[in-house]
Amino acid sequence: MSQRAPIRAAHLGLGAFFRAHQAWYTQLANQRPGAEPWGIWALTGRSPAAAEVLSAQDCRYTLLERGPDHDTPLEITSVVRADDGTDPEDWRAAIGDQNVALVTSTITEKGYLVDDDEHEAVRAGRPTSAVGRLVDGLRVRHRGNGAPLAVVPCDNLTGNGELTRRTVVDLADRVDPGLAAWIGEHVSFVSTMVDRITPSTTDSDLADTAELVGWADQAPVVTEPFSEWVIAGEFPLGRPDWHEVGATVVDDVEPFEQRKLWLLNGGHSMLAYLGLARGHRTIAEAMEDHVCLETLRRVWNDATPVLPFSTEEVAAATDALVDRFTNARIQHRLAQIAGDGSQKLPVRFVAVQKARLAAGLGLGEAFATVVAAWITHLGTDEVNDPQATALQQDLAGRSDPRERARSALTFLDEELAGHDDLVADVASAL
Ligand code: CS2
Repeated sequence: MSQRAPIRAAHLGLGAFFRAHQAWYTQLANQRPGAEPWGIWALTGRSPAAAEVLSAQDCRYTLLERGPDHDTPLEITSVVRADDGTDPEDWRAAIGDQNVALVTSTITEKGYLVDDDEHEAVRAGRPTSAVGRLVDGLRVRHRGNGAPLAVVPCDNLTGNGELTRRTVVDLADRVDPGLAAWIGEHVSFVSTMVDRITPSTTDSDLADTAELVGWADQAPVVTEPFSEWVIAGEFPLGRPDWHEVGATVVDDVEPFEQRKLWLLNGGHSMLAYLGLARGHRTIAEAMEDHVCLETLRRVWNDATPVLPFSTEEVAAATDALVDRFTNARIQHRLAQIAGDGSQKLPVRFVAVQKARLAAGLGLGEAFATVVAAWITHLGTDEVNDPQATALQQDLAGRSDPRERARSALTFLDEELAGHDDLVADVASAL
């Protein structure tokens, strides 16, 4: 085994997106002449499989950048250790290690939901959630070396640093107020906007990679050439030189998050629900359907006046998105994006409607279509959502489209459900 970078970062949620994004930025920063390399200790979420596959090949894997006409492979070696994230020994050792200066995470939107009795599980040393594991690991760090730490959430949520801080401190406070106080003083929660379209890897990706790189990589990741990372917050023990390799460091990440969530992710969710209802399979396929395309334009028009960017800047962003979404060599499955709508729609759409109402603009034109397409999706057997049972039970008792519309809207936001014209529009779209 050749010399690898020392472990200085940990990651919770070893998946394709982490390997295409944070591990890639760290790889590029490590490759700079004279750089002090950072090695990442990555832990999986629910299943150990990704760690086993990666460990079996010395934690090396190929990142395949898939452009509109060719693939460019890059070997990634910044991940130096991969383990089963459900094993307390591993997360305690990783988060408790004083050489670990930062913990990034990709736990998805639903990862921030914490059960009411999670504090008891953490006290008993058996957390069931990613946030619980983080709190448990911080407890070890607090009792051990007490070194400061930066926690860097990389999920598509508004104010992800602040949200993580609140969720972690609230839970820690119920476990041990002394721990919560220590976290408040020594742990920095960094907010980030992360962007890179990365579908789950398929068997044909494995075959393509093997042919390109000449070895049977079992853990390649296929991603688009585009990538963006906007970061705001403190790193008390330093970080890789991500800003030298394309990441942007700002004071306030919110405008960038809004731009990304409302244009890219909002566009994605709409294309997923409407596209599936219209018989499509991937984003690129849905982009060939003029009904989907027109609705996408309406989603973007609805967001434009409430985004803190000029109309020209928004137009440049949406032009770039059209190119990214129509890259047909990226097979981004609508069914994958349609998952967890209960967690995604509030930040991708409700926030836009609220901003419009606050600005005296009235509700956007596309919102009713999106909600109706989501309700339709909830009636299929392809649903994958932490709130699926509650939502489906509520809808099952109602056959009147208006009642169905009001029920789904109430779930999303009580105030919006009070708009009778919106309820009528959703019902008629249904
Ligand atoms: C997608 C995102 O699955 C989804 O909900 O909208 O994963 C999207 O591909 C990424 O945020 C792109 O950066």
